[in-house]
Amino acid sequence: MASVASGRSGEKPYSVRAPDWFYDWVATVDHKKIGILYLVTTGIFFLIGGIEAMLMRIQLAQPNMKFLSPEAYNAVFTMHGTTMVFLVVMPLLLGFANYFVPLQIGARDMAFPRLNALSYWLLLFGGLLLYFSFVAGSVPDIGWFAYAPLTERPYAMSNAVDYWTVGLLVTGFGTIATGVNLIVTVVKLRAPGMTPRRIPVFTWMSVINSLIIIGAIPSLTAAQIMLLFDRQFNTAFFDASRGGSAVLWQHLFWFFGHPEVYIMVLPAFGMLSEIIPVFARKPIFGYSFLVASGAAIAFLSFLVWAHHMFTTGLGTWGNAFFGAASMLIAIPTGVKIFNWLGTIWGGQIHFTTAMKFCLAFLALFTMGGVTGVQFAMFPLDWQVTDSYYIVAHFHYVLFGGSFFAVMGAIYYWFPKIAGKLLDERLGTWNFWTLFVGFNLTFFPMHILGLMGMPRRVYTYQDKPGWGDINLLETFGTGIMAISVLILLWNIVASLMHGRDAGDNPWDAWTLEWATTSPPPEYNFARTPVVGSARPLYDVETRNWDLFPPEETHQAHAAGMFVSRMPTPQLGVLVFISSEVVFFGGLLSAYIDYHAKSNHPGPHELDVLRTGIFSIALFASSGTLYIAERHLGKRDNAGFRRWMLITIALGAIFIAGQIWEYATLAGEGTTLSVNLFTSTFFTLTGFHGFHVIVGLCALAVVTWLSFTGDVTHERDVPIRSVAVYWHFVDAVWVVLFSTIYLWTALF
Ligand code: HEM
Ligand SMILES: [Cu+2]
Repeated sequence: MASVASGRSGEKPYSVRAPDWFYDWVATVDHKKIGILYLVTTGIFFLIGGIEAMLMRIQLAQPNMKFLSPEAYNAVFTMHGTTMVFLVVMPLLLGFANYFVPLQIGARDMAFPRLNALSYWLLLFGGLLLYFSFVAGSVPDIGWFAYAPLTERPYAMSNAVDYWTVGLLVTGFGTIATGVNLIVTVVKLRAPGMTPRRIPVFTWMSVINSLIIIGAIPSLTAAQIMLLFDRQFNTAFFDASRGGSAVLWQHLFWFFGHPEVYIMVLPAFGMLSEIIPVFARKPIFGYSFLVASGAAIAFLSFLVWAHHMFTTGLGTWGNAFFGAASMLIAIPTGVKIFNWLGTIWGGQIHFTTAMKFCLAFLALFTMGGVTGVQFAMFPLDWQVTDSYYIVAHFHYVLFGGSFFAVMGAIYYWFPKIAGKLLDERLGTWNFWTLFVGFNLTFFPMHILGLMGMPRRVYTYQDKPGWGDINLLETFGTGIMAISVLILLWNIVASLMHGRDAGDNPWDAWTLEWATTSPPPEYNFARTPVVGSARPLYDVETRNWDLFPPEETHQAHAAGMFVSRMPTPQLGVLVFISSEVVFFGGLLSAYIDYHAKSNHPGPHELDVLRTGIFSIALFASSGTLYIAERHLGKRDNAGFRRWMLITIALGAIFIAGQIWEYATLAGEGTTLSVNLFTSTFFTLTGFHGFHVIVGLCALAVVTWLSFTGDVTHERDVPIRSVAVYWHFVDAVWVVLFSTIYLWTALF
């Protein structure tokens, strides 16, 4: 309550207070509200990304146009691509997962509600920071994959690249946190009876997607930190003139970038697997194959990244490996297409708007997929890379695929979120204008690409046919814009006076339809118990009691595979697996430079002295284990004693690191001297930071044992911190072996 005194005595000071709904939304930790915040925020960013696309299409409508300057055009396609990938498609799908995964598994909320809220605000803050670049007059113009050395000084002197890097670092932290949250939620919070084979496919795809997120995004995080260090502290990670490697950026970016395309499509696969069975009135065909192929795609997606680098001189074997692995991905993807066709086959098809969008997905995504397989044949890729054939390909999979699935999900799940049905007549207009507009915009791009039109050109000469085809594309984009307006009109009109949806307007079978529309804050008054993958169908046909008395729940625990690990400890474990990729990214830079014969060596390092301090750190894992054993025996004093020893050992290690840094600085060996120092200080610095975070956590837990909040019965905090501490030790085993022993001995 903000109050401003009027100064006139006796008068009631007037106060400025935001309406309650404002606090409700800003301070919410409810997954449904957070889901809606994601959907609205990404919807606004979609409109912004769409306007950027319109600007590009107007500029390209005819040859030699002067609507946008070359600089402005570079900024517009960079912001368009970056926005659509990081601020629209990826978080939009996570928004749907936020809203529907807890409902689909019969849970009250996500495992970590406050962390969930933080994830959303990191997305918003990162996105606003990125767009603040317009206010600052330094708009990123380096393309959405920001290749070095274009991003390095002296080629990019303004802060444009820093806005791109920091903005996406912030959103990246939020995305990783959401990934951790979704995995732990589904592992720990499923309703009784929801065994792995009964988990809805959308939820499965959201879990597998989260595994990709924590495996891929940290690689981008590591690369962005190295880029930031190059720009702010003059290190030389990607500076070829000082022995760095611009190609290393590409490896780290695409190790993230290719899995990223699956982060943008796997939940869309999940949406289709929810919608198609309901409107074909048949259970999904080949449930296990669908889920397993999703897992196969996730695994393979980490083995193909260099198919984006066939022209960087990987060599025939490199190209052949990545080409073959890329073709392999077509198999599990094809399996899914057949699963959906198998579900439609012999079904009673209801051509609702949601179903129309899903059917269009099947055609458009397959077209995009087929051209993707073509690129795996690297000689062909050499011909079409960086042409409009590529631009057509990724819009067919990302827009024709992911976005058409999202449109289907909007028409399917809007009634549950808003309690109102969207108008089907407007829906049909929405569908056909988007389908026609989309194909008019992007199909001709294949032809222009084969005619040789490169991407990322702000204009082109008046070559035969180029002007007409581009004009047709721009006309198509106009129709897409009309379609988006029809959707907005439908949403607003339906919110205001749409038909009430009721709990289950589509007669669907999964748990989200067992709640009211919209669902109550608490989701389910009593915990549901499921007996198959179609719980609501069982209620109808098998007289299944969805909400039986609490005491019967235990009978449904068999085969649930719920981890016995406490939720926070499991959360830490999942989080540190993303840290493995982060340190792996930083380490790859060190190994890259170590492989170079002329690398300036570590002869400055005192291996013996650091070895001694390292023993202190390694021993601290042992003392921590002893401390836990004492707590297990309810010996709190012993616990505290060994905790203090552990903290002391960690502090000794840090003192050793500070001593080494001081010695090196004294010899003039600092971060930006050469490649070795850049990688050395960055790697050991981040590890040191992790040790300090661990020491703080150990100190807090020790303190909590004094206050009685950590005891034998209440040991979750120490078990969670212990997982992290042992991880930090394990990282030093790798770093000490690589930087000190390997480099010193070989
Ligand atoms: C709304 C309709 C859309 C239109 C009309 C559109 C149009 C375009 C055009 C013309 C380009 C090429 C710029 C160039 O190379 O010069 C482009 C690039 C791109 N678009 Fe879209 N796009 C749309 C939606 C999307 C969506 C939904 C995504 C999803 C992720 C997306 C992702 C990208 C990316 C990543 C690039 C590459 C940017 C770069 O080269 O750095 N676009 N888009
Ligand atoms: Cu790829």
